[in-house]
Amino acid sequence: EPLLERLRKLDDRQWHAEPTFRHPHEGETAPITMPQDLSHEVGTRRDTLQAEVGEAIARAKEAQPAWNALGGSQRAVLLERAADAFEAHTDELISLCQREAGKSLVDGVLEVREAVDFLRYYANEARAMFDRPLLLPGPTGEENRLTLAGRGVFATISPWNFPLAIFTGPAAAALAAGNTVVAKPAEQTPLIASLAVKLCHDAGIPREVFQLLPGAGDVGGWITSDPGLSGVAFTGSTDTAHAINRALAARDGAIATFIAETGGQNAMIVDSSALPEQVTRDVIASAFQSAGQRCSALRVLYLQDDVADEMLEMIRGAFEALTIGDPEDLATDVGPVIDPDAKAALERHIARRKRGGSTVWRRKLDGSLAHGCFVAPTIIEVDSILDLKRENFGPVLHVARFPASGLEQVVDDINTVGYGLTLGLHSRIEATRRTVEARARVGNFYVNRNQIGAVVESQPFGGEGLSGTGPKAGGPHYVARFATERVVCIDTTAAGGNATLLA
Ligand code: UN1
Repeated sequence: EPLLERLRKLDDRQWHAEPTFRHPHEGETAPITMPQDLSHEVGTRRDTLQAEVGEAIARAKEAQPAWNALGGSQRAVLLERAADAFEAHTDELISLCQREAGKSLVDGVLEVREAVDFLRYYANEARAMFDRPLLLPGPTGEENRLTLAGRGVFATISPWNFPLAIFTGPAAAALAAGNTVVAKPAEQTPLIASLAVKLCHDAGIPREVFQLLPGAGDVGGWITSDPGLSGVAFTGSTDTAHAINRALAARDGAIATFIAETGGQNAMIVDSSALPEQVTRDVIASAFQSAGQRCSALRVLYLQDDVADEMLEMIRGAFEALTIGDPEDLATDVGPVIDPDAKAALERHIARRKRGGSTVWRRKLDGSLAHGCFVAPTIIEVDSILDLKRENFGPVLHVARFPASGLEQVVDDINTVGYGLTLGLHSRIEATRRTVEARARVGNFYVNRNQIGAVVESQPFGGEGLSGTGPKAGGPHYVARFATERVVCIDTTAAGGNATLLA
C-alpha cells in the first residue's frame, strides 16, 4: 500500500502522552491541536506533577549503576533495536510529525531518518568508546588506564521543531554513555516523544532508564532544580538556556554538565561571482523549508550590491511560486508555524519593520488557511544584520546589500551579533572562501549550497557563543561529553614489594 494511503488511515488516530510512572487519578490533561487546524485535536498531554518529577529522578538514579554496568556493546544493541523499532513504525512517526508539529511529508521522512541515524551512530560510539580502557604511557612497573562511564542522571529538554530527531538524539547519546535519562519534550509535541519512548521500551530499554516527563510551565524548572541530576542537554532558545544554567548553578549536589544548542541569526553572503540559479534554490530552501523553523535557517541574506537587484528578482520569482498550505498536502512547500504565540511574534516583527519604513514583500494567504497558524512568507530589506534584535523563528527572510570592498565588514558585523550557528557563502572565488572561513565565528559554514539539513556523522551540527556550548550533535566528540573519565593508576612493582613485607 502506498505511503500516502497508509498515512491517511492514521488521520483520525488520537494519541496520549503521560509520565512514564504516574500517580493514578491525578493531574491535569491538556489538548494537543494541529498547527494547521487549531480546531482539530491530535491527542492529550497529562502534565507531570512536581512529586512525580522527584520520584522519576530518584528512580533513574537508582537504575543508573546497572545500566552503566551493562557496558557499551550491550547498550548499543538496545539502541539499535530501538532504531529498528522506529523504522518499523515510520508511518505513525511521520503522521505525528505532520499532525502534531505541522511538518511537510518531506520534512517528516527526513526527521524519522535523522532520529534513526542518531540512534545507530551513537550506538557505534558506545561500542567504540566504553568497553576498552585506553592504556596511557608511564614508567615500567606502573599501569595507567583511562575508562569512561555514565555521569548519572541526564535530563534532556527538547524543542518542537524537531520533535522526534532532537528528542531522540541527545537522549540516545546520554543512554549510550551509560546515563539514565528523564526526557521533557516541548509542551507542543509530547505525543511523538511518547511514541518514541514507548518504542525504546518495547526494544528492551528499561522504563526506569528512559522516562518521559511531559508538561508545560513549571515542569522544566522542577527538573533542572533537582539536585539528583548530573547533567542537562537542552535544545531551544538562548533565553531558556540562560535560565537553565542559572537553575543548575543554584543547586547543591553534583556540579552539573550543561550542553546547550540554541538559536542563531544565520547569514548567507553572496558575491558577484555566484551562480544566480543556484543561489535562488539555496536561499529558498534555507529560508523557507520547514517554514523557516530551524535554528540553522537563513535569516539575513547579504547580496553584493552590483548583482543585488538581479539576484533579488530571481529570488522573489521563486518566492512567489512557493505553495503555502496544509502540510499533509504533497504540493505544499511552506506549512504553518507551531502555534498562535509564534505567529503573533512574527507578525509583530513584520509590522514593526513596516512602520520603520523597510521595504517588505509578503505572500497573500488563501482564506482557507485562516483556522491554522499560517504566516505569509515575507522578505524584508534591512541595512545590516545589526538592525535585528532577535531571532525571528519562521518564514521571514531579511536582505541586506554590501559593496565589493565590504566583505570583511560584513563578517565582522555577523560576529558582533554574538550568535555563531550557520553561515552560508556563495562565491566561486577561492580567496573569498578562505577569508570568510578564517574570520567567521560559526559552528557550521556552508559553501555554494543551502545551509540547513546537517547530516549525522557527515556534518556534525552546533554553534558557539549565543548559539550554544557544543559539542556538535552527530559528531565524534558528542557522546564523550555525556561521560565521566576515570583513571586507574597501579604501581605494580610496589604492590609486589608490599606483598612480600606483609608475608
Ligand atoms: C534546530 O533547528 O534545532 O541542520 C537544529 C539542520 C538541522 C538543524 C537542527 N539538523 O537544519
